[in-house]
Amino acid sequence: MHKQGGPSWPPPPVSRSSADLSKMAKEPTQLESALLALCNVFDKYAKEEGSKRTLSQKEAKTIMEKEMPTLFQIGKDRPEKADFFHDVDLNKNGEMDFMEFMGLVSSLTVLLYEFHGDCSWGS
Ligand SMILES: [Ca+2]
Repeated sequence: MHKQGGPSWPPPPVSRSSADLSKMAKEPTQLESALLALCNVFDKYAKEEGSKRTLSQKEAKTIMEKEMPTLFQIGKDRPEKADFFHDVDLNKNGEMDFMEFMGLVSSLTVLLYEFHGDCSWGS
């Protein structure tokens, strides 16, 4: 699926057994907190129905409406938005797993950054 030699997504995982958790700082940094927030928000909505490890189409719609209302509204107004779930569901199994969710979040974050040219919110 991935081209040989090029960057791959997702990056190779760090095995839990090789990670020395005793070296973790007591408090997460700003970026580490953002990563934890992504995990927690995903889990919160993923457990609403069906598999607790994936978002159904309904859960994905809810997470967009409740957690990304501005971006969801902008997306809704675009004629080419068509079916965002279909685009994000890379393996086409009808569920959005965490890697697929992170692909969406990553794309939206880059879009937001590129759109403003900085890290502001709003005009
Ligand atoms: Ca999927």
